[in-house]
Amino acid sequence: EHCRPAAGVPVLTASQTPKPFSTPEDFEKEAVRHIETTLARSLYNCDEGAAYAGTALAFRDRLVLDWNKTQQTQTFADQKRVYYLSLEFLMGRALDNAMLNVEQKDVAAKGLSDLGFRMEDIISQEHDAALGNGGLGRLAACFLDSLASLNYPAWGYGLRYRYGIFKQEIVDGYQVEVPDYWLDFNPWEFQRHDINVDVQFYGSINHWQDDEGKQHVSWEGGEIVKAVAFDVPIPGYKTPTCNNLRLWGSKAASGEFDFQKFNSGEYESSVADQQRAETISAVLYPNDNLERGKELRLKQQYFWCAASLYDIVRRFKKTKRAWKDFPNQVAIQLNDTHPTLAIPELQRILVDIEGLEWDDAWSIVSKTFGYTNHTVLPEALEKWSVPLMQHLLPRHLQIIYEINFQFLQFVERNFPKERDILGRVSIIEESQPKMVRMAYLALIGSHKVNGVAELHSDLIKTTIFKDFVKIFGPDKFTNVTNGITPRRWLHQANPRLSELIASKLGGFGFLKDLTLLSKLEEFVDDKEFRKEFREIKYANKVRLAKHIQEHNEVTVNPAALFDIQVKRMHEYKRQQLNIFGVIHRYLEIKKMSAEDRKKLAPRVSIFGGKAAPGYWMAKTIIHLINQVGKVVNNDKDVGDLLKVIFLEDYNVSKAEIICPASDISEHISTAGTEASGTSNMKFVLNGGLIIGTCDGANIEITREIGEQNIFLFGNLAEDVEDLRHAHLYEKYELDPQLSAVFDSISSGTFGDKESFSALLNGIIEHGDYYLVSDDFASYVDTQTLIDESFKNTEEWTTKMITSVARMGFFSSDRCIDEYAEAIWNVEPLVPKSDGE
Ligand code: CR1
Repeated sequence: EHCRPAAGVPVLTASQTPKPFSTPEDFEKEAVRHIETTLARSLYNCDEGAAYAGTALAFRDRLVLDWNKTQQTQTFADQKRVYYLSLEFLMGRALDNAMLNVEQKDVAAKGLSDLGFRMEDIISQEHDAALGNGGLGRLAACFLDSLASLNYPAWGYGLRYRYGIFKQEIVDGYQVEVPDYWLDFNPWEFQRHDINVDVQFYGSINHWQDDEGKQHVSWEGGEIVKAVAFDVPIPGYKTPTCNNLRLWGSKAASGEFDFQKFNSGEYESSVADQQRAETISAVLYPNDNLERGKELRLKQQYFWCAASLYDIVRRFKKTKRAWKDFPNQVAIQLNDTHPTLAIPELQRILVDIEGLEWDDAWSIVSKTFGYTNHTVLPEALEKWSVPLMQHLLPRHLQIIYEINFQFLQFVERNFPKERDILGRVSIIEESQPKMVRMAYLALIGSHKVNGVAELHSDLIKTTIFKDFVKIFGPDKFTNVTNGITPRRWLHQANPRLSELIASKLGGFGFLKDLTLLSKLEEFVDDKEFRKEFREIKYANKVRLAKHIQEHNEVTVNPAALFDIQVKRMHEYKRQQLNIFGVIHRYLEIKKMSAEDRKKLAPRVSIFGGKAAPGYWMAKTIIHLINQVGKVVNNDKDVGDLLKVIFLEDYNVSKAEIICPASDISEHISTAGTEASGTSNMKFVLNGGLIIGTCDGANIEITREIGEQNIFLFGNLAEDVEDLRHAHLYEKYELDPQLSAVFDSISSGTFGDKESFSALLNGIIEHGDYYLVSDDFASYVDTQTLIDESFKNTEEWTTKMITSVARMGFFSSDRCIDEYAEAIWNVEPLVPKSDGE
């Protein structure tokens, strides 16, 4: 079925639309047309919100043409596609990215300025799409950008939360959560009214035999919820490829409220079903690296997996290929264990609905999936209770038991003498109640398992998945070190640096091949270049200082060393170590003579990050940071020498201002706990140096940029176990400098001492699980080294430039090529114009 326009009706093709607007006037015409007709507003009543909407809609028109073309090309080519299943996509804003991808930001800026607006103000009208918590969700967003920019045929699948991650307000030094309703105006999504999937929950299982004696299983009754598709275009950089991100929203299956109830006067309960259904996609769970086993979360997971697989299978069936071709046409990547139910769901579709034999189906399933592990923290590893799963997904539980049974038989045959291995590797944990270990199910049902940095990928093989390496062999396990998209995190966040680099490298080619940055090293001694590089860093610090002035009402000196730690608040990330270091610095300053103070390098310690609403200790750390800020920032003895800032509501769009403005950023997790980290890469790519532990990707960053360009400190992952043991079972003396810090807190220097007693006791009395005391002296010494190094501007400049030049490896383009080659076996495909 397709529509044939009459001769003479212009039909746009990708090749006919190289640039949306040839002049600023062209752009203005389109923006104004949208403001007047789409928005039905007069130009006399055009505020920044309307100007944003007009601009976004004007660029969206172009995106949509490429998008249609890309989807059409992919359908015709009928080659293997990638499906990236992620419960989180931390996209941030879309307009700036869309304008830069078609190289038309300057044209639009000129047009907007003619209309009386500043580009910056217009861009900041857009609400962040904050459908994620932290690194895992942002990684998914960078991957979508790279997939499109590299022309891979790929779809993202996620949930359309009505409320993204909460907004953080700081009230009297405490975090307060405010709901993030972001959908009041969202020009970037398209509801597909024709794409709905019925998703079943609860019910019971019926076993029956057909006339030929074949056994069948059907899942009957229960409750149906409708999944509605919302599509978001994902443009690539300087390419017509525009991929699709499909987000599912939930609706009551009946679509409307219950008329009979309504007519009989039961107004409230008539809408109850509808509301219950809509609750599934209502809100993002705000935990980072923590799982809490809530029924609604399991419902979200199945709802999204079932709708996505239905969609993927439907698309495959249209090609009329044999089922055994499925893994040659479809690669599904599981972003952590959240989408693991897709494994038993595909098995169910193939066996129960399509009538395949179990073994044939399982061979297809286990060739289709790849699983990425993002953490070894025990509290983050998903387990679902068997009774809950029995209730909600009775057929899936049966299938999981069958997968487990066959797997354990296989293990028993291969390791007949090792009786206790079976209990260790069973998908079902024999606890009270029994639990389904989702990571084991994901691993068993996938053909490849990867970690996200070298150390992390080694660690999973020696800790949580040790037995499985023996069972499946080492080749099932691989590493893909994380990366970031240089489009957003260099070109968009730091346009001046991007320009400067382009001027030296002869163009913006590095944004498509980041390894080209290495050529910058040739300019490391170029005086003019060094000066411009420093000026850009300074200007970015001025921009952040302005933000701090506006939001925190604290004046900071842009010439001071900006020391930044922004990421989710978590004990393992050790913001507490940082703030204890700040207190130590404060106490030292207080003890100093006026003469000595003059020799000090002024510093601004900047923190930002959300704590999960139920994570009490993380909230305590936020409170302490704010209390320290209140005292230090108002202490006349200290002046400019030290300022302590907590930036409210850290998110993607704020990160774009913050990352280019650091001199030092902190990546100081207890060794072996941070799987990779990705903000470390963003800071270095923007000419900031790192103070960090030998953890996650810090290790590979060191290898790439050289150890003279990074400030490493602290104990190694291999020593952590022994140190923890020593805390618990041997006598332990607290580091005297840390003791002094604790004394000042306990004596009430930073307000009510009771507030912080649990934080301190965790370290003094309860085993110091995150080894803050073990790393404190080394941390403080390293900060002193940093002070010295920063005073030597020339030395510091060389470090900055050399580091940027050596960051090529950390592009998410490199990651995606590695996944494509080693895990997905997919090839790029460039959309063609008609007739080609
Ligand atoms: C890790 O903590 C990593 C991201 C992306 C996080 C972080 O170190 O950079 O994943 N893990 O790989 C996570 O959220 C649930 O696990």
